[in-house]
Amino acid sequence: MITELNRNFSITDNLKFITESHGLNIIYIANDFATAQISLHGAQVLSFRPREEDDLLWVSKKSLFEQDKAIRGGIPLCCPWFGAHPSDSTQPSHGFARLSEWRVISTKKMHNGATRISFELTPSNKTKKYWDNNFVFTLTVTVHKKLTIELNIQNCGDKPITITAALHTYFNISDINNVTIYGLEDSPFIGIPESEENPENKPITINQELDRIYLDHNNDCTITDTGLNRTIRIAKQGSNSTVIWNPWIDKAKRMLDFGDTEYKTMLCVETTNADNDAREILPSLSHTLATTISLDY
Ligand code: TA6
Repeated sequence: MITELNRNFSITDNLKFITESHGLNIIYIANDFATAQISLHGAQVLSFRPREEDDLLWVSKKSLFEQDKAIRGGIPLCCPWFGAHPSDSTQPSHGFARLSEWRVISTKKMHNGATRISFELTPSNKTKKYWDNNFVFTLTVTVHKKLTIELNIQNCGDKPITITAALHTYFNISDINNVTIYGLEDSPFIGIPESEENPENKPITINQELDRIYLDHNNDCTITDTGLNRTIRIAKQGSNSTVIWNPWIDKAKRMLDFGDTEYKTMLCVETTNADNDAREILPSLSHTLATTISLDY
């Protein structure tokens, strides 16, 4: 399989496929602006490093790399539902897209030097176990000074479907005590910790487990990290909700694929269609959820 992938889609000095020792196929991208790594399993971006910078993305040192498990880190695709299944508790959390083997459909070196790769996921016996709709999910990743991720969800059936989704990005930070999140000051939220003031009308700092869906939010967020002396900008399209998550101490200890102290060096700022931002997609139409991640200079 890896030989065929490289024959059909590799780009000399720019994009190649490697089967890692854990058995998953990883795409390595390198161009004048950045390097990136993407797992074919889940079509999950695992690394994005602009030249001369530390990785913007975080992956747990205890992550599993198995066909039927989610990789803990990078940008998991949560689709066609975010969080618990709306009606069936036996279904996996965050949908099946991140548990599935996606197909590469195209790779391209762009005129501006960016590298672009597209993947798709279509119904199979495996997906039908989870979701009985006819669909095409397409993911397009563009690597330049910025990283752009576009998830298109197409309804190929004859009845409307309602989805929730997330680009569940794990950011690499120096230490949770060094970061402040801006851009959500005016947005109401649901989740924990609760607050007397909601919206809180102040930037977010974290000193306990935080797991919130911010609603009516469609502008940029930024993460300022005084330890790495950088500001990460998260722009988005097709989303009116944002999730912020850090598991903190106790939840970190309960997760098998998450180191006990790794909560200190990661932070999730997720571009979502969650809660009241669920999207109805009519037959033959589609919805695109997209984010662009970059450094503010
Ligand atoms: O996005 C936040 C969240 O929904 C948290 O509640 C936590 O469960 C996290 O996602 C990770 O979920 P996972 O199923 O990947 O362990």
